[in-house]
Amino acid sequence: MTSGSDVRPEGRELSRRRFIGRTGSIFGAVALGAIDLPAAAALPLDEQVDALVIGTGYGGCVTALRLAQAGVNVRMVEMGMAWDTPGTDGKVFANTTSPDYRSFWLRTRTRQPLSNFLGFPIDKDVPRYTGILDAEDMGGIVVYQGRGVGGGSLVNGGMAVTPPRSRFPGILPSVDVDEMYDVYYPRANSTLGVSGIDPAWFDTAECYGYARVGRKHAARSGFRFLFVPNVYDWDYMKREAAGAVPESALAGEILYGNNHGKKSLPKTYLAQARATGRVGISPLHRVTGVTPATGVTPATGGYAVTVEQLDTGGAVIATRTVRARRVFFAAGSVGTSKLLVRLKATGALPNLNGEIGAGWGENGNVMCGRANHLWDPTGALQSSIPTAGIDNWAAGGAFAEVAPLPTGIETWASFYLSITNNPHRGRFTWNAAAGKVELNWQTAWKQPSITMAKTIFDKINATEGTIYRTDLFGAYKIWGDHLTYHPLGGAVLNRATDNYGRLHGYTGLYVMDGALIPGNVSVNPFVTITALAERNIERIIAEDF
Ligand code: FAE
Repeated sequence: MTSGSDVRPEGRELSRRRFIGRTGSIFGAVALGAIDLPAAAALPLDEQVDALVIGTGYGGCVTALRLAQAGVNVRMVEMGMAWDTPGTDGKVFANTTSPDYRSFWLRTRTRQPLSNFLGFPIDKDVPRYTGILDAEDMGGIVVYQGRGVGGGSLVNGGMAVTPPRSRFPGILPSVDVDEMYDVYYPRANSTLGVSGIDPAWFDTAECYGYARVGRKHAARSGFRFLFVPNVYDWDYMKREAAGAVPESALAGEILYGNNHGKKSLPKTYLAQARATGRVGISPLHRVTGVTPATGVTPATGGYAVTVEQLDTGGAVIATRTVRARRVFFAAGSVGTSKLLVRLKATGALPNLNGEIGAGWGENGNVMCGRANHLWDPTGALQSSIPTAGIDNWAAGGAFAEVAPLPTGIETWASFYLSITNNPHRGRFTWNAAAGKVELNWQTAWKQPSITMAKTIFDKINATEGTIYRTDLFGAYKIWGDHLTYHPLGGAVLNRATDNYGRLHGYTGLYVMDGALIPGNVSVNPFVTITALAERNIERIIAEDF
């Protein structure tokens, strides 16, 4: 194991030289290309990596922080960009209303979740670039995911929801409920910086007019309306509203990143992890292979990991093999599942069990809009940060987030992302002829989600005398049923892994991300992903290191 103190006193140049010197023998002169890192984070790679973490989302960041705090040197490998450098307009992230080269992962045309407005298509051509939001077409469903250092935390709405305790046994039946609610959910919420909006401010803020309309309509139909915590800095948002600081939430930033205000992982878990001096991050590097290393001894460990370095056009500019004693799969539900299914099928990790690829779900996501009366404006100024929901889970199987439609103009529309109790589960499989992993999701499997969401919105429409919007997802299409923001499962806890994420069949391989959760958490998922990773890594550090 190398020590973080190797880099600290000497500054960038010397540490880079030493880094190259040490790694040259085994990994090649620029092994993993740990470029553009602050010197304190650029741990030299020695003859072997103690712990290699694939992906820098929630599962990956929890893993890196806790391992580093336990004295383990960690190398994180992330296929997306670092997102720490301003673009041509002086901002790191593009605005939701004007997607550009930064917005989509290797597409030449945007694929916006709301594809139409007033019936007209709004997608447009963009230069192909390693942008921040991946709209990954998995056959029957488009799966949206964040790409970059920070994973989904870069692009998500920041809604930080702990599921009601009573529902937890149905979500992860093998996990101790008391432990989660007494220890790991509180730990996750506190490290993520979760807090609630000031209700008095909510009642008067111009930017939450749309959510107050949502509250009024929910109440008049007898539904429970609740505030939902978030990781956005509410004081910053108040200052945005007062015109005292640059706008982010109030400028409509969300899907393609927030330039200010949102406490994404690089500001929380990852900042703490970097501060240990034991965590190095390699952006624009994609793991493509993991297999037991030849000549392994208990002292040297582990696995040969194949890593491709990408340029910003997506081309592979170098391929290297790194030896890692332990490998943590944290590439997100789709990323981890795709890797594991392929590695099992192609003989790299043949001992993985038959549960690999199974139990995938989309958290029952379905979107819709409602057309309000002229006397119910939702406001031209809408905070892009959602902070409230309508709970009809017990009676109708749906929890609807009152979502913004930050177009900058009055739309008289209420917009919702519902999480529903959709029972369908997909499976990832290897298509040898095509040489790729496929998901067997079927478009028709969204019908239960629509039926459940209608338990809320049919009633509200009946009470208010309003109708659904038909112009947001195509011409005359009510339901956004072609997508998910919340992929979950594919390497389910206590099935593909043991009860703490250790993959069956191999010592030293772990799953740490949303792939562990069997398809649905009944609310937005990242707090549960974070809390579960906290629980698992604590046990793994205690028993395996
Ligand atoms: P994730 O955060 O996806 O991180 C995986 C990382 O691995 C990514 O950075 C990938 O680029 C990287 N990666 C993948 N494959 C490889 C590879 N082969 N080599 C190297 N790196 C790789 O995983 N959830 C909420 O709770 N509240 C919200 O308000 C919310 N809003 C959302 C809005 C949008 C538009 C989207 C897309 C998602 C939203 N989510 C929300 C979902 C949430 O972001 C997601 O559940 C978590 O990010 C998943 O965390 P993981 O650690 O599983």
